Amino acid sequence: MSILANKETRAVIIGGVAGLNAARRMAQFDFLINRPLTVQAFVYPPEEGQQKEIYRGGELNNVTVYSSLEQALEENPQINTALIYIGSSRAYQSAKEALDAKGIKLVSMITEGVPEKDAKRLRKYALETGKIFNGPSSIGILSAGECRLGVIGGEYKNLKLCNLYRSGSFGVITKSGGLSNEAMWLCAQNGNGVTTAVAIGGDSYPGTDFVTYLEMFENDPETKAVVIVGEVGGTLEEEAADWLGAEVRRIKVIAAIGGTCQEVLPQGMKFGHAGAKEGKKGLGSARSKMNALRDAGAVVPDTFGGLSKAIKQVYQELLASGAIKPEPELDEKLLPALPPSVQEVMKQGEVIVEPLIRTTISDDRGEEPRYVGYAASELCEKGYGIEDVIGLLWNKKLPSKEESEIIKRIIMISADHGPAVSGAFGSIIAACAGIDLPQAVSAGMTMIGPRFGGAVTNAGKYFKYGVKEYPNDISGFLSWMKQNVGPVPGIGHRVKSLKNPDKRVKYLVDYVKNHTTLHTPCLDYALEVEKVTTAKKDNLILNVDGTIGCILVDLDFPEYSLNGFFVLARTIGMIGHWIDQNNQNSRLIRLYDYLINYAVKEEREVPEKK
Ligand code: Q5B
Repeated sequence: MSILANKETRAVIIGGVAGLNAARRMAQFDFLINRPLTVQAFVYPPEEGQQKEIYRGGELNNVTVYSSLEQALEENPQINTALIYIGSSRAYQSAKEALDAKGIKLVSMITEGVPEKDAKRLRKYALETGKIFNGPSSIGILSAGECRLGVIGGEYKNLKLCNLYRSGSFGVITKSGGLSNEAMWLCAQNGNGVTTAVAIGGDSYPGTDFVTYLEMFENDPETKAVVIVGEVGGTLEEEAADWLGAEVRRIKVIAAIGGTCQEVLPQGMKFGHAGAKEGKKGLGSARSKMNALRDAGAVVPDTFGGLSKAIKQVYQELLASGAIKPEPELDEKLLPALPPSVQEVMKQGEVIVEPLIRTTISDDRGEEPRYVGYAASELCEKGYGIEDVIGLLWNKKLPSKEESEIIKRIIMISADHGPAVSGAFGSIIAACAGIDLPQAVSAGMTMIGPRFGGAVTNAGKYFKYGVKEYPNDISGFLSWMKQNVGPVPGIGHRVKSLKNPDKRVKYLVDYVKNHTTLHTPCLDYALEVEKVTTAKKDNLILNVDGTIGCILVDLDFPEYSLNGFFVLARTIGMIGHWIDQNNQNSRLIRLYDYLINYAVKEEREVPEKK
């Protein structure tokens, strides 16, 4: 048996990240004792509709986040407990709503910094509604072998060490969350463990006092003794002493009170908890509380260190009286072990996981990205440029100075070619339609293909093929291309021709051939092809795609990387066009009728449907 929480407890957590962490800890306890998941729903409007992943051992559960408690309860009528993990500004409202909810009997609040007036109002409201409001600032409630509400109990191994997998005979009531864990451990080491441990929180006005919980423990036949860990300040311990002394009680009370050190400190000094403050004239001092409890019949050690002995003494008495029968303890090894995460077992070298992907170019696991081993900042510091990053990430090589200069020129020269070309035009239309930058740029990008800009790869590929297979036979190469491929990629232009040469191509060819030492077999071959094609038709020149493709092959870039140069360069241009249109507040584009040849049927009557 237990008080407050048992196997029937089903909880909703009101709050975000901290609540999720608590739910995961609670699920560890659910796994330890093999009970169904305690947390059934979350309420957190910013994450409405999300499913939170909660592992109960190795079993994955998806728990829904609702925007309101009402909705959560409508879909999960089994919920009878609410845990408040929301910020202090919204804690009062959330707790009040939970207290108002019909099915909810217990509300426990971890939120700290709740205004005292709100805490008082919630306490009063809980009394009026006949419900329990625990907290604020409470780490939670744990009923051994039954249910864990909140993170009380600490790590999984601690749950086992404190024998929380089964019920004992000691109740625990503390203000401090940390001391609740310690008290549970002491009960396991010196007695037979706990029934329920409640942390009420260290605020000045806790929602529920010691006496209320003592009454509950008195009515729980499994609980034979209760350990109270109180502290200086307030009157909860004195009220507990009054309760104990008022009549013969079934349960034994053991109490440790923190704060006797205050006797040597200036009067009124405050400790960690908001409520841990001695009143005027020594009222609420640790010493007066200890005396009151001792006078009422509680076992009160002089210091917290004496608590072990006190618990042991009471346990022996209970055994001797026959109130408790000694039970053999389970071997800890028989209790289920939490399944370790893949990372944990990998660290220990106990499992081999086949990687899903493999990378050979970059690594972000250190302080900064490393491109093929080189730290990005070091490349910057040592005067490398964007061309070198391209060389590393696309070809796993640092280009020489001469090669970098060529790459730089390729990017610069093909960055844009005015608004009329397919790519820029696509981005402009999108910009004018109010499309955002990434989407507008990708609208332009989708134009890059075999006819426009995307012929770089195939130009490099086929001219390289020509060099190898038809070294001195251009017409043989062209016939092979006609038969097997179609138009030669890299040859031909819509507006450029022998009469209207493409200055970009001339510049690149001149630069590479006359200002560098690059060996250019592929480019030379393409220029020979151009001589033959332009003899047939003067626009069948070696175009910018073809020129870039050949130079990049001569630079030893992998074939399939070549279109990347046009894509990268044109991204600069397309972004420019998007910004330009936005700067001008351009209007939506609609084609004028006179730009369309409506080669359509005359208007006619729609026949009746047969
Ligand atoms: N014919 C580029 O064609 C274009 C032939 C050919 C053999 C060829 C065409 C082509 C290969 C792909 C290519 C990149 C579609 C171009 C670029 C970037 C840009 C763009 C800009 C920028 C142009 C008419 C006659 C036909 C065809 C024959 C054409 N090309 N024969 N090999 N390669 N090239 N693309 O003028 O006998 O009449 O049936 O596909 O390299 O995109 O500035 O605009 O920076 O943005 O529309 O420079 O050449 O001619 O297709 O009507 O053909 O020539 O077989 O012969 P056109 P088409 P026939 S650079």
